[in-house]
Amino acid sequence: MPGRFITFEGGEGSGKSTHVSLLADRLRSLGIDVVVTREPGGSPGAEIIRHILLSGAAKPLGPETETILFAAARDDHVRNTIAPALADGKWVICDRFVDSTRVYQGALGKVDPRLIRGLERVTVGELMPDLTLVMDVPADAGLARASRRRGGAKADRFESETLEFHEHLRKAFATLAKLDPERCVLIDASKPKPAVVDAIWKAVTQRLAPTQARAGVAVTP
Ligand code: T5A
Repeated sequence: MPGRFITFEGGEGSGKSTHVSLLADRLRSLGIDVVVTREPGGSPGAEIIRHILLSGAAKPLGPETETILFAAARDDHVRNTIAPALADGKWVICDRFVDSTRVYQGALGKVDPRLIRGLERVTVGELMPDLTLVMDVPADAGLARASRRRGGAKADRFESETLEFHEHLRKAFATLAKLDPERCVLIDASKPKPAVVDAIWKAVTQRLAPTQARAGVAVTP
């Protein structure tokens, strides 16, 4: 039986990495085999492209080229990490995926949606997530969290955009979640961690029934 594919999306410092890891631990405690991964990155080739993108080296080439680089990284990641894990019956939890391209490069970068959808068709095809948790937090609170976690290190390519950019980003993610309620659940990530953990678990249990997913037990989609 193929595994399940969960993605986390949202603005900077919205708690994606924190909750990816907490959810993975909880699923593993049920005996589920979980692969945790991220974008850009998640495979050796894609991690090289991640460095180019997040250093800002590709920014002067324009948003279309950045979009193509994100897609090249995704292609490698899907082929080498996500698809094989799902085919093995594992659950894959990915920190960012196609929705980040739709929002950062599409809604904010104004890249033609036809290019974005065309690249999605080639890189992802039918392999869309079963569930996407969209972490919603006010932009200033998310940036403050990200900056605290970063300590003295330099902000990356997208973190160093204006507050206005990050506010637009938040709205674009919320709109995207609203337009695809079958796949997406908007999580109020401004709440304390235990409340966010509960909201995520509720969404996962309602949509994917993980308690029935141990080896040999069929799960009804
Ligand atoms: N990108 C990516 C694109 O433009 N297009 C694409 O197609 C893709 C895939 C990736 C960048 O690339 C861009 C988007 C991004 O700018 P990244 O380094 O992977 O960059 O970073 P982000 O994904 O943005 O993630 P961050 O590391 O900034 O934030 P997270 O993972 O959302 O937040 P997290 O979990 O590290 O939490 C931050 C801090 O907040 C605390 C945590 O303990 C941590 O210290 N925290 C909370 N504090 C209080 N209450 C809560 N509920 C909390 N939850 C977490």
